[in-house]
This record gives sequence, C-alpha cells and structure tokens, in this order.
Amino acid sequence: MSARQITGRLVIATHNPGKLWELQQLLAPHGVDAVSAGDLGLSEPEETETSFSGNALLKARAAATAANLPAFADDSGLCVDALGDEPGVYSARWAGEGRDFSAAIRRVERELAERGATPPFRAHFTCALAVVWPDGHVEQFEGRVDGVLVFPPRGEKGFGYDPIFLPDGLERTFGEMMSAEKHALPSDGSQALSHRARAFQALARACLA
Ligand code: ITT
Repeated sequence: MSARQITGRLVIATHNPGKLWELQQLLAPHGVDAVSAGDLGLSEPEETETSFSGNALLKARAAATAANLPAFADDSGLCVDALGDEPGVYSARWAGEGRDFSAAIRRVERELAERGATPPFRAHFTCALAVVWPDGHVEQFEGRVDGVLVFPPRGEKGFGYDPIFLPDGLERTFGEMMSAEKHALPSDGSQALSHRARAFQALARACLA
C-alpha cells in the first residue's frame, strides 16, 4: 500500500530550535506550509517512551490532536557503543533543564573515562520521524549515521552533540560543518550525510511530491 501524501499545512512538532531549522530547510523545496509547535503555542509532551520511534509518534500524535492538523515530529539522539548506547533517548535530558550541551558533552567524556573506554569511541546518531494525521493515520521513518566521538569538542556550528561527532569517512565534525552540508540532500539521489537527512530522504520518497 502506498504511503499517505503530505499536502497543505503541517505542524513541525519540535521545541528544539536547531532541529526546527534543519527540518524547515529539508521541507522548504517541497512547498509544504510548515508551522512550528511553538508558533501555535502547543505544549511539549513528556517523552515517556523508551524508543526513538515511540517518542516521535507520541510527539506527533499530541500535536496533531492539539492543532487538528497533520503533524511531523523528530525524536533523535546520540548512542555511544561503550556506554551501552546511552545517552540514546535521554540525549536531551543529559543536558539538564537548562539544555546545557557543554555539560552533556562533559558527561559523555566523564562516563567514557569511568568505564575505562579507549578511543576510537564508536557512536551513531539516530533519527526517527513520525507524521500523524488528525484521523490517526501514521507514517514513520528512521535514519542513522555512524562515526566516532572526538575530545575536545571541535566547531561552533550545529547544535547538541555536533561538536564531538565525526562521521565515518570525513575529517570535520558536525560542529565544523555548515548546516547545509550536514543535512544536504544529494540531487543524484545518493545517501545524505546526517541521520535526520537520511530519515527525511525516506519520508520524502514516500510522502512528498
Ligand atoms: P523536541 O523533543 O521538542 O523535538 P528535544 O531537543 O527534546 O526537542 P529529543 O528529545 O529528540 O529532542 O532529543 C534529542 C537530543 O539529541 C537533542 O536535544 C540533541 O541534543 C541531540 N541531537 C539530536 N540530533 C542531533 C544532531 O543532529 N546534532 C546534534 N545533536 C543532536
């Protein structure tokens, strides 16, 4: 069965400005009328699920119900092999109430040291995307990018854990890349770089004109 198409207005159910920016850039060429959850004054649901896809669905469902519009949510995070895939779905929570990602990055480094881990510190970012329509219809997609963590952090660009993530095969961290490079969608259809752009490629193939 083919996927349902996204047309007209779409709520981007995120309160994270870095994600919102990337998702808006990804949606822009498709002529979608995207409005953010913040602009609509929607509240942020508690992320009670234990998987990225479960939390993406929960966030999209809450926004679709509150706004009575199709809603698009992203749940993502950094999974570190030597930390048993933590912080994973707790990636935002490691930054605390004040969303201090320098502190979250220091915690990753400290926990690696406490567990006696040695480089290379293998890790991946995962992104789960969910689109939910007001009638309850759901479409879901996932993307992942593998790499290693580097300390000290490198670069001021991007957001979250970008300055410590060095994708496989490249010499610059996500924090050293322009946002467009991180989330670019190659015009020849080859694989995008970031977890979010990879998940978005799957979504665009299925649900966007
Ligand atoms: P919303 O739930 O409102 O979308 P959030 O920041 O709480 O915002 P998540 O629960 O999905 O989002 O947390 C994911 C965290 O993982 C996020 O806060 C980032 O710090 C980190 N993360 C996800 N994608 C990232 C990326 O592309 N680059 C750097 N860090 C990323």
